[in-house]
Amino acid sequence: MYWQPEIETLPRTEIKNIQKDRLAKILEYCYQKIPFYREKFDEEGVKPSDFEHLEDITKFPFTVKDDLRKAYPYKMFAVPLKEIVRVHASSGTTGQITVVGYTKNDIEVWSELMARTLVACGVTEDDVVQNAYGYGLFTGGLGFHYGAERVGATVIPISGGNTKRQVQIMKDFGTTILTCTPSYSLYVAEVAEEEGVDLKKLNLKAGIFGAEPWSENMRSEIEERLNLDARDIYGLSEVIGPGVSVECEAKDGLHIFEDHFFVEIIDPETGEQKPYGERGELVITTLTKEGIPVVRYRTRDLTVLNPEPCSCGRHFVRMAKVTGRADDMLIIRGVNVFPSQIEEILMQIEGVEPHYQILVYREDHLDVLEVQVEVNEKIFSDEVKRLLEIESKIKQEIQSALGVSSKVKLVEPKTIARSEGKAKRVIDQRVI
Ligand code: DLL
Repeated sequence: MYWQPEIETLPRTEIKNIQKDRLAKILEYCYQKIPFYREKFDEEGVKPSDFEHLEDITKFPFTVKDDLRKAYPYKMFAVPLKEIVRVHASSGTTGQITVVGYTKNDIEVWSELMARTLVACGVTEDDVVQNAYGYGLFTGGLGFHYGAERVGATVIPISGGNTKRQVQIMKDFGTTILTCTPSYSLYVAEVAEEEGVDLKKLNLKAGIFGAEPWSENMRSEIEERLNLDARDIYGLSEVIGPGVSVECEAKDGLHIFEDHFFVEIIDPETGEQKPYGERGELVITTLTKEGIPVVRYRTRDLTVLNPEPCSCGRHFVRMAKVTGRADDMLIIRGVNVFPSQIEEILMQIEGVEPHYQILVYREDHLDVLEVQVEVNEKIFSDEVKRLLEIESKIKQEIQSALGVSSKVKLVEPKTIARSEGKAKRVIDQRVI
């Protein structure tokens, strides 16, 4: 299903023409309106008029999160504050927040993109959308809210948290679409089980989950427990919020809305652009943003692009599920490990629950990777022998897939902290 069929099914040559025109304009706009870009371009000796072909984008410098931090709060805005109708912010890990601003038109475009996203996931005006993304400075809540209203669905603006009430409302209001982080959806499922509510008997049809990485095995677990079609949605506040890309019914990569975002993949070490099909860091240039456009923004998210046509009829390039951020990569005794790789392994083991945490610390100057994961009640009260078997199976799988030894601790059900938004999977206690 499409929201804007004429745009969503454009052939690639036309998408590229649109991108070329819009890139030329946005480079000029940034140069004229934002001192940061003017100085940066001047420093690099590049002018907006040097852009003639899509390939010329590599002549322009990258923008990084730190640039936005330094511009706190409003220095990256391209328009006076009176034209900004909304701000959002993201906290990040360092504590210093970054602020983004939207003009009326930005909110209009964002709502359209979120409508596209929801419709790609099968949402119609007959649906009841329980929006359990956090409302507030985080872009998830309001981003989904405006999109769902635009489609004409019935929105329940419940925000995250108060999980018992989520379950009650899901049952009483006839929720058909659940929107929240994937980790929170499993917490909702768990509370439903505790409350004796059978999710299989409710009206849930689809869930639109994002804002954090989640593996294919996690998807199977969610689909099974919540009895719905689980789709991945990707986005980031610096670029717009949710609504950069989404999975269609083929669930084979997330279509990037390329009429609004120009994407590249680069080698995170060298900054060199990489061809389609090669894994690297996603870099995004906004094509239509007015409040805070970004040029070649380094997302730190790692993915691969696939430009092949999709069975859904869209020609927008597809990005593979984001398996992690360059910043999330753990280096354990010299071996690179992504938390998502551990998740993938854990979710394949019988009796293991989708709640885990990864601890990294030093013992006698050596890195230790400790995986704590819950097992179900049955296994937990089973013989010790069974628990030891599972532990050693997890260790072996981690060793053979990642080439690193680990400590595994099976913990009692419901002991790992549940999250209402983005889950915190890694606790790195190393003092470097
Ligand atoms: O998380 C926007 C969003 C809200 C996306 C709701 C989807 C649904 P930020 O808080 O700025 O914005 O965080 C952005 O979260 O750079 C990724 O590292 C991560 N992320 C977002 N979506 C996904 C996803 C929102 N589907 C950062 N898979 C991004 C993996 C994701 N990581």
